[in-house]
Amino acid sequence: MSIEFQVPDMTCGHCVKTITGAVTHAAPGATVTVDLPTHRVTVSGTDQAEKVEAAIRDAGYEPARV
Ligand SMILES: [Cu+2]
Repeated sequence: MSIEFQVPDMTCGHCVKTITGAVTHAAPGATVTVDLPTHRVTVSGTDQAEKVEAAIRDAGYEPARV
């Protein structure tokens, strides 16, 4: 099972790195896949959707669950 977010303000490689780091910190063992052109973040290997969403928000982005 995976959790997907739309993160419109994720715009470059730095954002990807920041978000990936924040998510893996919040949910150790999770796998984060980012598609930058569509601003889509897919997280698998965890069921902690709220924690992951909060981590992305705390990193300074506006995630929307999809
Ligand atoms: Cu960026």
